[in-house]
Amino acid sequence: GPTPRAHSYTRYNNWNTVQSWINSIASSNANLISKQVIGNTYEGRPMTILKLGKKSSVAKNAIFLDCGIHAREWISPAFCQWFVKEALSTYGSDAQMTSLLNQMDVYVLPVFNIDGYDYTHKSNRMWRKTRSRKSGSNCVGADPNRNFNAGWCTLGASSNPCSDTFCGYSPESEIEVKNVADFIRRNKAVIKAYLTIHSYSQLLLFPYSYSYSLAAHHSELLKVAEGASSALRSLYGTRYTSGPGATTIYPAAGGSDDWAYDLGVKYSYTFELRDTGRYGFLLPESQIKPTCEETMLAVKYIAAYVQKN
Ligand code: ING
Ligand code: ZN
Repeated sequence: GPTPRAHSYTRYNNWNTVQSWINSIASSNANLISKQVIGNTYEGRPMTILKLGKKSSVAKNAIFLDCGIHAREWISPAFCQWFVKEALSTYGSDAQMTSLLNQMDVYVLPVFNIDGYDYTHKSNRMWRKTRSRKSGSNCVGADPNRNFNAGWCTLGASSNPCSDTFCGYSPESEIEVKNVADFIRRNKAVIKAYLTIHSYSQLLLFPYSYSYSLAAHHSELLKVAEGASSALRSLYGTRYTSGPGATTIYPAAGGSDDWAYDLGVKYSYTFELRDTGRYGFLLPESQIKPTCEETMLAVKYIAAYVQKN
């Protein structure tokens, strides 16, 4: 095929560029990265997970990190790429990253909703959903963050296929959601944290969003979120609000963090990155670097906590 555009950590790379970046970064860092295809998207693109961590003879616990559940939230895939770069370039010099990758693995899914992401680059910048089709409706796609099996379609989701928050025809009807849920179920013995990156609003959310009930581990989840938010704020003063999804952003069922939490992954968080609405989804490329740098501090804070608990 055609040569992809050059990859840059401070630009919004399109899918072809991200895909060749995935292949080249994995092959040039075989000591710390292995690749795993967890299935294909609706349109047939391979969903590749990068497993970061020092190879070990003993079983390692892990953190799962995904980006790009929603197509238009371009800062999110930019963060996963940044995270991989930082992990590789600071392993061996940064004590925390070195210890993290020696003891644990980090599974990174750089773009969850690849078909949607590609569509935002080619046709409609504000697309949110997947690109699946079903006979009986002319409307395309479901909201992957309403399609997980967690109070599915009971609250803050729509059963109308034309809605931007369409929950899908059944839980995990979206193949991308099924692929990720299958992977997490298969690895649930080792996955201790689930982190998912969205934008925008500057929030650090945790369960529940499908219910107003407090999670069994509410105080600990809040304490860790507040520590992570302070770490984030220490760099550029960016203010985050922490709390359960239902009362901090809005009630919404079928989200990935609630599903992972109910599966048994205690440290389950949704990040809503910059900004608070001035640019919204159209965050300028000049903000990729500061946003990713400050978010690294929050992710590393949570990772360090998970590692010692
Ligand atoms: N926000 C999330 C959304 O899917 C969310 C908020 C988090 C809902 C967790 C449910 C569970 O609407 C964005 N910006 O997508
Ligand atoms: Zn989102």
